[in-house]
Amino acid sequence: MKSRKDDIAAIGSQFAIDGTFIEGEEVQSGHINTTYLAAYRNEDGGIRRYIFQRINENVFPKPLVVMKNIERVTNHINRKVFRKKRDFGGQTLNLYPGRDGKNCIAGGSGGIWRCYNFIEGCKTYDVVENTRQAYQAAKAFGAFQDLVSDLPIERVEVTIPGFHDTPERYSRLIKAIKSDPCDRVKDVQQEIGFITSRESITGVLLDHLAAGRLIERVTHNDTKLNNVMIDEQTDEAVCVIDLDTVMPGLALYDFGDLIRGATSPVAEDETDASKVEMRLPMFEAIVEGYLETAANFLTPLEIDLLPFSAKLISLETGIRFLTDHLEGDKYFRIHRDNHNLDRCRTQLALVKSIEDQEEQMLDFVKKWHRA
Ligand code: ADP
Ligand code: GN1
Ligand code: MG
Repeated sequence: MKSRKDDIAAIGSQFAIDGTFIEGEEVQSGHINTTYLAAYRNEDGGIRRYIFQRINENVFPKPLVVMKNIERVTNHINRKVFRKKRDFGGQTLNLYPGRDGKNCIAGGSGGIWRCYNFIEGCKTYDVVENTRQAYQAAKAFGAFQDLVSDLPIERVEVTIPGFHDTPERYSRLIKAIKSDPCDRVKDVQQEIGFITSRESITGVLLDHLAAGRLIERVTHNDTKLNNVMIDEQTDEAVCVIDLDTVMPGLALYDFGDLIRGATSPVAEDETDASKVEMRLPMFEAIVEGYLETAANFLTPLEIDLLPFSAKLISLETGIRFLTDHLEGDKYFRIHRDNHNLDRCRTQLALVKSIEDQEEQMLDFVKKWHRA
């Protein structure tokens, strides 16, 4: 019988990488793609590691368009980093082509796979451990937005239409509540009540966009903490990863997602939502890190809306988890019963915690920006 290791070696043999395959394992973090880490021994005895990823076609129905975007974005960033010698500690994300020269390969058992260099000496965190990590992650995502700010927006295609269209996410939840395909609505009345009483905020950012008060930029769109590689020794953010959702979007959703993912003391899937809290010191560290790299391109309105954006995307993510729970867990990978419901509950607890502290958050942003 073929083992997982054989499968990983077979995938690796289709990429233009040198050396002899020694080992491979699955990386568990991330809700979307299948990710393998593979190690190769080179002729000189040195070890090189790579990441092989199968793009989730349920989430990204056009994987080749995702790859085109990633190729453009990584080329753009790597060219600039090289020119300016301005890097995040020396490592950037590079695609390794297939042996046929294409930027991805077709896996034996189906699916589209890509290969990246493994970012060495780093790890990702699901829960932030200290304000330095929060600051560093925010600085890296701000720098990422800055690096792609001169990439013409039409060079990056929309891979998931309406990805951060919160009103549309809300409508889909309402549809799932009405159809209730898994008979789960009866158990989530409290969550539904919490969300529906906040419907009026779902359209705030898109209304500003429609009125021309906000503009779309090339954004990352998935700036959660475990999408940035952090140096194990120094806690420095070395490299932003997970570029699948890089597309036109609002910078505010990226900032808000940082707060969502890097301020709570417990994981996104904590079963006791009373432990969730938006911790102000983490918020402040994220504002400082983000504005250090992003303040030069953000407008005053964007800066004013930073705290609001954290509340909005936490609500949006709660809506998405609840919708998936009601629809039968078809989108986010789950590892236990009610996993998406637990995730939804932490998001809603975060919304509440942000609401309780929104004024202090805004005061801090204004003070920091004036300074
Ligand atoms: P998903 O969309 O499933 O979240 P990611 O691209 O975020 O996929 O990858 C999942 C995990 O794999 C990341 O959280 C990280 O731990 C690891 N990973 C991905 N790319 C790299 C890389 N180039 N170097 C090191 N680890 C990586
Ligand atoms: C997914 O791919 P991953 O695990 O980094 C999702 C994000 C959600 C996040 C919630 C393409 O991120 O939008 O905010 O889960 N990515 C996609 O943890 O839907
Ligand atoms: Mg990820």
